[in-house]
Amino acid sequence: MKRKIVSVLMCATMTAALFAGCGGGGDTQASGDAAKTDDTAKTDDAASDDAADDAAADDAAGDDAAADNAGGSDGAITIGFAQVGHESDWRTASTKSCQDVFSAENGYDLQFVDCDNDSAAQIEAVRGFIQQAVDYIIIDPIVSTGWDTVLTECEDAGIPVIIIDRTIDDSDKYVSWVGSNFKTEGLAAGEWLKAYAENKGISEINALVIEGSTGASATIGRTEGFKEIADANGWTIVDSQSGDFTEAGGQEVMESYIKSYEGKFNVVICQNDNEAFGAMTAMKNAGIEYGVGKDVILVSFDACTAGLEKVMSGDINADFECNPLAAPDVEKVIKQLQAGETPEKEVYMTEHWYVNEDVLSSITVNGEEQALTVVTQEIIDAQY
Ligand code: GZL
Repeated sequence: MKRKIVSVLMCATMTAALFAGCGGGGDTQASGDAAKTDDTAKTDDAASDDAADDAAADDAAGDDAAADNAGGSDGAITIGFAQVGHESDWRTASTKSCQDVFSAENGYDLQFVDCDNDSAAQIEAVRGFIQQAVDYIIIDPIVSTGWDTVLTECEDAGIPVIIIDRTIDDSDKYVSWVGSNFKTEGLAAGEWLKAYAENKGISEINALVIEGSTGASATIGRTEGFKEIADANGWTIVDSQSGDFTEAGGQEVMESYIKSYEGKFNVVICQNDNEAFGAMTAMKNAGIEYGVGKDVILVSFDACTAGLEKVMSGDINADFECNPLAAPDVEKVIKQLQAGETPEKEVYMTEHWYVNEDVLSSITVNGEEQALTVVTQEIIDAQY
């Protein structure tokens, strides 16, 4: 197919340029973290010659057959994956899940771009995948808006897009979204705190919130859910600032909170485990005791392995899981598309609410009874 030959040649050039300056790398990104790419595709001249030969062979077999034969020059299904970044343990697990499933051994050619929390770079990474004429594009959107233009470009290029984890709120030009209900996570944290405070005879809640990255749907949902319960129960949210889902961010915000509010709070809500680790360091350095049976109740989200270790030790009172292992469900969507079937628009991940103490058996979230799971070593050993 002529389009394929031109695309492949353009792609080889564009890919080299793209990976040189995209995703938080190059001279546009202050962070200094170069884009981390795991380019398993052949993008050198030899590869484009091979692809040209294959495409010519395809032409001989007729465009229709070639059009149906999704796949790179070696028959692999080519996937472009624009990942948020590398900010947390959760993110590392999410990336590994995709790299494990979409491997060469499994018949895939994964073009991975770490966009280093840079929304502009993420849009350019998607445009690079269009230039490469990949078969599918996976996006974990850093922020939930600003997507319709580039998703329209994907649609015009005939490349199906699958969204994982965070949501896109200003366009529906994608096949499926695989992820979690972040507002439910926030509601669950609020409902647990309400039941836990009642069980412990704590009548007043003065909470500090360390939010995730600004504009991320995970941040928006968790903030909204917890605030709904706080408002319904007359709690005070003393302050709520972004720690950007990082350990350094969590420590920095907590240090600032301690300066402003020491002695005026009894709950700290961290919107991911890495922020909680940073908040712990800040409180420990200030001599503030946190965790089970201490002055400050510490709540977290994600429930990564290191987070669950802190729950079992009693440093974190409760940890609300956000499952990062979306790739198997994404592969199911791709296989349905390959078979000409129509996947579900939304696929929700299974998640658990982890606690240290066995003082509450369940909580009611959105009117539904949901179990609480006391963390054990066996659970930790099996976690992501
Ligand atoms: C949530 C995910 C968030 C995690 C953080 O689905 O997008 O981003 O909670 C990660 O750990 O940085």
